[in-house]
Amino acid sequence: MLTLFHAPRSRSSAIVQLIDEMGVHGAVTIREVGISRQDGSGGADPQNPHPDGKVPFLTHDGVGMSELNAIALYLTEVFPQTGLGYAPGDPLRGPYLSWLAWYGNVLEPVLHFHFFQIDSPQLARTFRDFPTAMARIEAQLAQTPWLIGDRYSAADLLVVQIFLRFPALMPETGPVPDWVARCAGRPAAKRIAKEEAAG
Ligand SMILES: N[C@@H](CCC(=O)N[C@@H](CS)C(=O)NCC(=O)O)C(=O)O
Repeated sequence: MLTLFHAPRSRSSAIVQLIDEMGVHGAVTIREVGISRQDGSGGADPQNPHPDGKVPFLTHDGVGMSELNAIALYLTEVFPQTGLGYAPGDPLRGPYLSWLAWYGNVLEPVLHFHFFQIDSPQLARTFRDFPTAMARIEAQLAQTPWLIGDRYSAADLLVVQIFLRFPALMPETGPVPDWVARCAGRPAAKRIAKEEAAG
């Protein structure tokens, strides 16, 4: 049995969208929990098994896992027939794993340094910086309609979240605005946005 611990208007919304994209609602129970919000509201929920009180958190037959990109990878492997991932043996699996890992290892940190205006040469040497991360996305989208080849995958779903959460960060020109519009225009993305806007 699969259970997703989810808080609306948070990173776990991307996993709810992934479940919708894959059409596997019946196979994953979604349990809403509270979390501490950036504005100081809310708080850790004793019903949430995440060790840090965060979301998303997924349990599979009682075994838990955290981290957005790991959960996305896991679900695309549990449901390979849904075509949102790339299976072992597929040459595009390498770029798929790279984009998922890069999202967590590089994009999230540089986004936060940029957003909170943390200007450190040491951090920039380690992670590079936000313009460099943007350039990587733009360079890929100049070559392919989606981050990996010619089909939408969980990598697009995850990486696009930064522009959906922080629209001001989206470049005005180049291939990114069109890609963001195509990602946001997917029926599952529209359903989540509508549900969350309705509260
Ligand atoms: N690295 C984690 C980050 C998860 C995270 O920070 N989630 C936020 C929601 S967007 C949260 O649960 N915050 C509550 C808290 O910090 O206590 C992941 O990728 O899943």
